[in-house]
Amino acid sequence: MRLTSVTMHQLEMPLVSPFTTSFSTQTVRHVLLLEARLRVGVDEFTGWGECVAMAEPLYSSEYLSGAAHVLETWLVPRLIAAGDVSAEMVAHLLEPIVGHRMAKAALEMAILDAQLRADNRSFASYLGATRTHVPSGVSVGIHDSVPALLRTVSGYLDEGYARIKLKIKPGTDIEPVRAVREEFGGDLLLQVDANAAYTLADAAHLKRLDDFDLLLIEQPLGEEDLRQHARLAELLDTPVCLDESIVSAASAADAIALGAASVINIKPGRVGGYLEARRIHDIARANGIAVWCGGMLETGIGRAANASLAALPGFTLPGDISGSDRFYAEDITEPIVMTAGEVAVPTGPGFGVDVIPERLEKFRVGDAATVS
Ligand code: SMG
Ligand code: MG
Repeated sequence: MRLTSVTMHQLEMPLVSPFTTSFSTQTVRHVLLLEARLRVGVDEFTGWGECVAMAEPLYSSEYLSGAAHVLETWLVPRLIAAGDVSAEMVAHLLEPIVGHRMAKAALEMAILDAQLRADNRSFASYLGATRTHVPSGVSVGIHDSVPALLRTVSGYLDEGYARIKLKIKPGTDIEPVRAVREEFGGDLLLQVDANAAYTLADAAHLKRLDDFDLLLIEQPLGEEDLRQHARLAELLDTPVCLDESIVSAASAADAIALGAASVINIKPGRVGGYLEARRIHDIARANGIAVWCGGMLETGIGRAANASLAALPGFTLPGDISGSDRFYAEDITEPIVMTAGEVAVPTGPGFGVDVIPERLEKFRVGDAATVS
């Protein structure tokens, strides 16, 4: 198999409502899609990948235009020059380029989709997924008032979501969590995500969250604070889950060994791709560490692929795999649908969803760029 070209498409997709985290408010998602063409014998197959980097380097050091630049200048040319390529070889071939995991993940993803389509095989079957449906959780942004938050959560629960994750930040944490727990009762699966907004000096404050029987607290401290997370985990009863800190299987192994995480949020884009994501799943499972699949406001492409990954047996907690309509009035593929708290694992070849050309044009910004 040879990679013959990669076309980069930049889109702007409006969100149905603003999404506020401890680091920003988003009203639109800036999307970079990769369309890879793979020659297999005399045939050519197309696959799609999605880059999860955000427009600004606030969640991670990577950001979208930087990812587009490194893909165009360094990553895609290297794979085209490599000759024989498969998805399983991508990480190794790109290893000399330091970092840029979100960019690398998008490229591996596009090649994987094309390769699976050539094999007429679904991603779930390739992974060895063991479920046909996965539980669907929803991530709820920071709201200006507690009544507004309660209305939003109530709406998601009426829709059937299986678990609620509240974004928190210093000053907007204990009271909203208390209000949601009191309003919706002890059976609600509830967790919080701080996106690195606290320091270890806030340990006594964060300890107050122990009253609310949370599934976990996600990434309370900074990306590089593994040792401090381990110390915090000793102080809290609430399980500590890492997101931003887990950038590879090696960092997952370190976090587990240090006691920095008893739960891991796996985001394929953040860790360099779906194959590294599966390695993290395997390491966590062997160590008795629960994992769940995170989200980066993916379009139907990434959302479908995440649903397949989350169907592996170690994904024992509901993921941030909501229906497309949680973020988008119109997706660029057929919508991913949440029904009765679950999302169906796609069964078609590749990631099992198709890009709708008119939608691509509707949301496109700038010109497509092809590297061949
Ligand atoms: O895709 O449902 C989704 C978003 C889930 O909260 C979510 N993602 O830190 O886990 C996280 C955030 C990262 C993106 S925030 C803009
Ligand atoms: Mg998170």
